[in-house]
Amino acid sequence: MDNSAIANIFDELAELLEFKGENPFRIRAYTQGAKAIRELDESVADIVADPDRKLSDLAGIGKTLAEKTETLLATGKLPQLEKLREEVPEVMMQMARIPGLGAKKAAKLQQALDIDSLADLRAACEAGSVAKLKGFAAKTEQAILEGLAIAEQAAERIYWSTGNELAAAIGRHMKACPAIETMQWAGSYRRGRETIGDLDLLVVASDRDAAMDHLESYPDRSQTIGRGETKISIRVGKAFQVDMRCVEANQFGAALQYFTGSQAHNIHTRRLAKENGLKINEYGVFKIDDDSQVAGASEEDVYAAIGLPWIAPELREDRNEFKLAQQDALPELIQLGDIRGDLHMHTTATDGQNTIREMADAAIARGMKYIAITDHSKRVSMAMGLDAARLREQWSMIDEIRPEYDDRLVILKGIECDILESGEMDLDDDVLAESDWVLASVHYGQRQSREKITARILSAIENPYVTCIAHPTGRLLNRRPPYDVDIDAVMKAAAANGTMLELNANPARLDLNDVHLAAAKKMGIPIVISTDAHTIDGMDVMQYGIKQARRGGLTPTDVANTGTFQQFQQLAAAKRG
Ligand code: DGT
Ligand code: CA
Ligand code: CA
Ligand code: ZN
Repeated sequence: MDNSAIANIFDELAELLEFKGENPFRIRAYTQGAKAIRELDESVADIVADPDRKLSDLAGIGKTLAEKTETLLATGKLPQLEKLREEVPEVMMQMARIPGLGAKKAAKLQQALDIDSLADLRAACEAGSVAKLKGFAAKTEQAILEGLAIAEQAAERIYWSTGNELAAAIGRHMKACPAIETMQWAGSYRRGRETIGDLDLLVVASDRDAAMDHLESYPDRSQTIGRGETKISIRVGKAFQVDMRCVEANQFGAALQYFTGSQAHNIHTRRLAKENGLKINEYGVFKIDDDSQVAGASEEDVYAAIGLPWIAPELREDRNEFKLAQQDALPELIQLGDIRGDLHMHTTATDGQNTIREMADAAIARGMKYIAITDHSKRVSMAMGLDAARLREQWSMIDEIRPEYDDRLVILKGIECDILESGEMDLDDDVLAESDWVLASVHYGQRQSREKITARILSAIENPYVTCIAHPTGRLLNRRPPYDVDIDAVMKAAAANGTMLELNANPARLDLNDVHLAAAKKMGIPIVISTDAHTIDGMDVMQYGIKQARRGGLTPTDVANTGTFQQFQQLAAAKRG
């Protein structure tokens, strides 16, 4: 059993315990342990086997967790987990994840209506049986139906960040196979889509069977869905599918191009090929009249054969990449190394876990030249949001700290100020005016009407002290739809007022999305890519924001926090007039 398999089990355990209403601290111990094990750079099994070492000496792993890990390694099972799985059927967990349902109602529905699957639940809602139950109204039934659509998707697709971890783990495993000469991920993962349906691996192997055997020996494989001469599909963990195809070296580029997709992009490439008397498929590019191969070994050759420069995978959605390629105007997409500032982060003053100094040091370690400390405002009472007095206290602390960092890092006095349900800002203008950087965000009243939500955000954009709107649509991937906001109106107002818009890099948010980003770029709205870090490690999500930005076609000049501090400051000052 490898680290990720063990980590998955502790995550599942945590989820089940949460469902049962267990003590949150115990649950946290499991999720933290899972993370520690997943991110460990050596095998847990090796540590356990070493008589000179103790698992519980590792950070994040307590005595209980260490014992359970040893049981897992010795027996492959965990009695507590087996028992919980029996008590809480999978469908109940799925139902509890439906927005607006929760654990209690899910249990009630499951028992009253004998529901075995989400399809059963949908049928029951559509037949009106849910609304007839005591404690459930027609409105609840409607909300369940809406939530179901999201939950069904959640059961299938994983976050890009999760796919990235899985791809890395499988990649490490496959590297040990001597039969594999070349290996490359394709599909939506390579295109950097925010969620991934399955992973697609391409290999060139001296011995195909050996390569396929090796994938089947992946420790966390749960099933082989199918295996043929050149293709194999397996399931990893609970349900996730991984496809692997073996191709010849002289076809590798064509196969990579084909299996990277998207399908819409491929259809367009085939049309262009045909117009040039060529045929393009996963084996290569061929002349239609005599079937002779003109390209196939590399992607560059494949695109060149149809008269185009190589197109970055993130752009391959058949949006406008062909037009840009034909005009030789493809954007020089932004890269992680272009980022110089991080302008959204929390500290121990509210719901963050690290101090200002710790965050500043971590930012320097990540190559940042400027940061903004943006804790929550008082409306977010759950996170001990700051009122004016506490905020000013934090600012004098920043004044104190600044000289320690002088030319290494600029620390801005910021705030993530809530836009209240009424449309007012949570802190008075005179307080906002004293700050260097104001993020405005909606955390409450997300279900208000389109008119109300849009008006709230517009008034924040027009506020002279608000420099940026954070996570402008509020969506959480697979979990919560965006609020009903007129995003066009938001963008027009942002452009008119010089208010920046955030691309929140948290892998569950990625808000704005790729399509919005392309629109913002067109309108000249400066985008700020931020981590919204609540811990030091939280700063590492920047890479996911960069992926999303690339999908939106953004270059360094489209992104405000790629500039020097002086350039960035000018942009922020332009807003404040
Ligand atoms: P996913 O897995 O749902 O996140 O999305 P993809 O894009 O990875 O889709 P997948 O895994 O079904 O197939 C990988 C790529 O292979 C896809 O992007 C384009 C190519 N492909 C697969 N089936 C077809 C097809 O029937 N026609 C065309 N033109 N391309 C296909
Ligand atoms: Ca795929
Ligand atoms: Ca696939
Ligand atoms: Zn935040």
